[in-house]
Amino acid sequence: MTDNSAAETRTRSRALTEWVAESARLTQPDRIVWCDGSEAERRRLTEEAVAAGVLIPLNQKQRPNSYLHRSNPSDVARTEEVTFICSRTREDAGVTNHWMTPEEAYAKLGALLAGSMAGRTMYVIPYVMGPIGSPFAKVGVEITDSIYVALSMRIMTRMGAAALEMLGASDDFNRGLHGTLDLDPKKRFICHFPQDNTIWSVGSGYGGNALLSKKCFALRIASALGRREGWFAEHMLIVGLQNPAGETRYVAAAFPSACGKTNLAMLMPPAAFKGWKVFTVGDDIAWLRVGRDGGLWAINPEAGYFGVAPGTSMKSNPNAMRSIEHDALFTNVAMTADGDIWWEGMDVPAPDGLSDWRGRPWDKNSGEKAAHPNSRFTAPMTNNPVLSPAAEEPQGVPISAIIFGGRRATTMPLVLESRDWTHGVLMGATMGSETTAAAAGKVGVVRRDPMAMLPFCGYNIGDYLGHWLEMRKQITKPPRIFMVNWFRKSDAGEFLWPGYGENMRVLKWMLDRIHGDAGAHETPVGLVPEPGDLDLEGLEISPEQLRSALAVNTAEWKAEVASAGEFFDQIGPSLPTPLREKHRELAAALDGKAG
Ligand code: SAT
Ligand code: MN
Repeated sequence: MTDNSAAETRTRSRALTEWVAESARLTQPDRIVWCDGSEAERRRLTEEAVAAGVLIPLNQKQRPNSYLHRSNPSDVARTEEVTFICSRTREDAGVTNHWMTPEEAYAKLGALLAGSMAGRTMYVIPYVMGPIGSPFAKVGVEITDSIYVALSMRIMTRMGAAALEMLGASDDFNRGLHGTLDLDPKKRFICHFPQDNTIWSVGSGYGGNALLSKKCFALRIASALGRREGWFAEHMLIVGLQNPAGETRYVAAAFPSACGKTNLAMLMPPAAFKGWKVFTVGDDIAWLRVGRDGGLWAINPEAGYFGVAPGTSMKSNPNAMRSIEHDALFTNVAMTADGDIWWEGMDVPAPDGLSDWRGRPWDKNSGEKAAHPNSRFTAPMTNNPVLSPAAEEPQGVPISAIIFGGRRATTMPLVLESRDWTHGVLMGATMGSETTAAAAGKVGVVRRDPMAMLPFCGYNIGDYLGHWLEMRKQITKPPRIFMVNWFRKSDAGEFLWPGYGENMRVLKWMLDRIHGDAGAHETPVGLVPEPGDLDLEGLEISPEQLRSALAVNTAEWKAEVASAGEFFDQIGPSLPTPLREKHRELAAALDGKAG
């Protein structure tokens, strides 16, 4: 076994050196490479990945430094069925998580990992989540035998020497051990040990399963740390909205995977919104803390975007298209004959000679998609033309509003404002969304997805909702909470709201509710704008269509509240009483009884 111990000796953390040695004893790699995050290293690893067929160079004139990765066809999305929270007790994991005892998980995955890196290289990837020097920031180290993971982590996190520097001699870092194995789905397990700040993941090379910084650390483990330490780790984008007077307000928004977080985070305001600018702080994850002013402050712990490719176009998200012009990795998209990328919804007709996501010649008439529906781009946030100057702000940005949203064909109006914090938490707790291709399984079924954290909460969901209520005591200047739905359809199955850049109109209404004087009317389920309360300048939408988008239909809501009640019953005794009570009040209000 060889290693580049020059980098190793740069760490003063004995705990890290020992953990790497222990992992190597278990997995038996031929080589150990400590990643330093340098440009020279990126070039060297990229050459190796190309030589091994892991990366395919794209047309370097059209897309400099960009590559395509084709994953194993059985490994294209997160696998929630084999994702476990291995807390000491089943109650600590709660009803919405799969649970395994820590002993069983370490033994089972340990047996699979034993000797699994023989003949392979083990990469040791130190990384920081959060701006360097930020009091929010945390160190993680991922050990992996996947060169694709190593190169992706360099884009998605602040990786390498800076992380070792931040760690110093400390033993306080997230330990992520990832073994690719032979990608047999029967040997796929993603296990989290919140009490040990540890993640073991085997048998998958796919993003959310294998880039352990992302869902595994920054959401599942971090949510558990946040509960202990008094902060939030949330599945939220963070976006800054600058008005023509030059004032910037920030909102954080939680949506399930593949519901347009990246698009909202990079939104282009409509032409009629002269002088407005939108800036991206983050597109997927927010860490939020109470500031000295009693408000909530947020950072984006990541340094890159892992966005859904299909549907991304110059029309839907020009800033994302510009973010992937160079230095980008693509996973499971289609490739053109001249070595560029293509996917459904790119708004460019499919050229002849396309290879599909598996690398086979694509037949337009086959009825099959050329790009996998969950194909992805990975790009550094510094590529984003509208990256917020505050993205590196150590203290984060102050949050004016929290938005919850799902993908709902019915029931949920375009926007709803909560009456108070507990009502807002109830909205988040009971939100539902139709499932998407981001996770393996059936697509298009409505499931309850509290705060879009159903697959990402690292502890008991009832306790998580309790933490949301508990934190209110510290937050003396709470952000206002809203619910949105861009995806409501007419009886004929057409979207009622145009979405994308036009969503700016809804965001502006929210800011005017908080900082200005926009109107709203009371409904049993919250406050809703009248069509005239929205700034509709330059938008062609019929009054009936807008009314349908904003409608609160009592019969639909009775069914909604009943379904949310069933979900609350499943959560059981850990569900906080104030949410139960608010839910009952809501049901009574819909029945026309005083709440
Ligand atoms: O694959 S990821 O989990 O990183 C993306 C997502 O599902 O949100
Ligand atoms: Mn996500």
